[in-house]
Amino acid sequence: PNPHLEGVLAAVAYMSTELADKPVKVAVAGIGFIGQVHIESLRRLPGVEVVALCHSSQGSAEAKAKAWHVPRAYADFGAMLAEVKPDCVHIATPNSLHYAMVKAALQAGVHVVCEKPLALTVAEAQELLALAKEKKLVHAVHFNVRYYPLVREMKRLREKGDLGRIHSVLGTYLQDWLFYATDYNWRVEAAQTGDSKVVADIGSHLIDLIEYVSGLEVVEVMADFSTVHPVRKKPKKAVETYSGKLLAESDYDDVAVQVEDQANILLRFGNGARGSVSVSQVAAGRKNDVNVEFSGSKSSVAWDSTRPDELWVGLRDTANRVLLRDPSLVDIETRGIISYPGGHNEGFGDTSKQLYREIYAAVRQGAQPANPSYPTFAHGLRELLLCDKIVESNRKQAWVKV
Ligand code: SOE
Repeated sequence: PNPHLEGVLAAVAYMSTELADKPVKVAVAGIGFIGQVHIESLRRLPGVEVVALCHSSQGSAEAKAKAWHVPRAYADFGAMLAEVKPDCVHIATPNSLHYAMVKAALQAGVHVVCEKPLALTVAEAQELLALAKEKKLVHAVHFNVRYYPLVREMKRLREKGDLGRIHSVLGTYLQDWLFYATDYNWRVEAAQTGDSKVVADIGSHLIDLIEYVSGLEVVEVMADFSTVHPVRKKPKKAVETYSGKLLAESDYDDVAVQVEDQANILLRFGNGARGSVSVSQVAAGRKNDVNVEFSGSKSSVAWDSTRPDELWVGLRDTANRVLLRDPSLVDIETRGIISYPGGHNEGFGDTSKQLYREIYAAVRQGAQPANPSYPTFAHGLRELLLCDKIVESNRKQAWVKV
């Protein structure tokens, strides 16, 4: 049995057979950088309509709704749920708002797709997972990096035994949009972001990816954080993710920063394998770069998100090779998340579309399947637990068991 393959095939069937059905109504909360990615990707699914959005004030919500041609705009999330009665809601607001919004949506009987991190604490995430299960609603977390086809292919190569026994994992996730002290965003404020910034924001993608591809569980962590800008310049007006770096040197307040700009983490896995990951939002020139390498007893694989259609396969006794993303060259499961023939590039914007295809196959069925192929609140909870242990390890400067 291959639960992923079942999910993928269900998504493909949904794309080809459900077009005539009543459209699925979706609402999106939080229309910053990533909320806009959600809207664009949803609009690439046949039979799915974005019928309402929610943003921080009525004025900003209406401006976003006008710009995005979304019929209804709200500042009050509860009112949106009650009046619009969406089938599914996507939550892309700052981290500190996720818990209350997810809870309200589940209590209203609405399926939920939430951004990572699912909540601010492990206890909150446990409660949300339990509630989603009790209500039998579809629950998913936007770990979209899993949906690059060659990431799926690495997982399939591992599952088919082509890598052998994995003994080492390396990973980096580097960005530079918070490089200067004048680069500002709600993510640098602990009250909005939680106890961790870079680990929760992008480390969560990387570690989710590592466990997903390797099939291994992290059992122990040793972390070392640093805050490169302990004082940042906060613009007097609000700025969205990524847009702060376009501001002029003008009206700023100095604010003290508690959360980390970069982190180095050693990992130990259940099978004895070792790993090392580095994450940073102050790495000049690295806009949004994920790199992973898995070394096994038969071969190695390495993938770089800036060249997403190429997978490096390392071999000891024959020439290394580069696998190109083409439906004819990959495993049948990987084929399910490729839309275009090789040479017709697919990238960041396609990952959410492929993820939503699998999620909306479940939304159409009206309940979470027994073995969802997509990342669920259980994975959101797992990343919060790991993040907690990583924060604890940095604080103690010691190995911490998960
Ligand atoms: C900001 O670092 C951010 O938008 C992340 O929150 C997303 O998860 C990532 O996809 C791009 O960068």
